[in-house]
Amino acid sequence: MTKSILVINGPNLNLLGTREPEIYGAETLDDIKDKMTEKAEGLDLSIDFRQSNVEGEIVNWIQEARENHDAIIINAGALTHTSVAIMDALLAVDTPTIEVHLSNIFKREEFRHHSYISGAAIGMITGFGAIGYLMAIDAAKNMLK
Ligand code: CA2
Repeated sequence: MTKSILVINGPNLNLLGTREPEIYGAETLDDIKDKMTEKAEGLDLSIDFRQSNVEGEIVNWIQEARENHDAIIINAGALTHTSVAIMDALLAVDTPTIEVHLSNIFKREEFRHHSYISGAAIGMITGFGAIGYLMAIDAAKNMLK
């Protein structure tokens, strides 16, 4: 049966491709969605791609993933560095999770070096731009075998 991956994008990632291309690249979130959907189809996976600027909405999505999805790929944006609530939700659902960042968070300001997501994730892909989301699909496919 086709396995389903929930892809969660956090605050401000809806702005991708419109500002700060030197940090986050020129591709829009829709471009990333299209590329992920195409890649996933070739691997017999389905993608449920979402973005929210609201922490509580992301927590709700993670809780629902327990019933509806086999894995989570998450770029929590700035909530990566602040959200105990998202970390607790990920730990509670026990759905295998891959953390993605467009930029290399360890090469940036010190406050970005800590991630609350990492303790609840299988691993992190950081610094490869939009390709990192496609790498995460490969990781998920491997994990779900
Ligand atoms: O590198 C990443 O993917 C980040 O998760 C992006 C977050 C940042 O707070 C994290 O430290 C690292 C920021 C997302 C905001 O995205 C924008 C995109 C275009 C223009 C403005 C913001």
